[in-house]
Amino acid sequence: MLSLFALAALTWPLAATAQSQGAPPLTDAQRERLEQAAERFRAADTNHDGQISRAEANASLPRIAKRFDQLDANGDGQLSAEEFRAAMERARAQR
Ligand SMILES: [Ca+2]
Ligand SMILES: [Ca+2]
Repeated sequence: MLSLFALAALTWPLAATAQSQGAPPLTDAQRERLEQAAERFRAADTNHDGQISRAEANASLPRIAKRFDQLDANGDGQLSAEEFRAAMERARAQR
């Protein structure tokens, strides 16, 4: 029950943010990528506080951990869902 709630709590802000930036409506593929990002975020957030700490990134997201300071846009030592989504999009753009 916690995991369902956490997924809903994460997926919603991810999708809402994408749409609030003047982007066209999400395609199925985009929605799927957002859901995959939310899934990875949730899997990495082992203490379920809705943020990825540096230790959590070290444990399961080595590529994120390597650039943690860059990705932590507000410098609070935690990656929020929004910061994580931005990281995912940047990684995709670099490919
Ligand atoms: Ca956490
Ligand atoms: Ca942060």
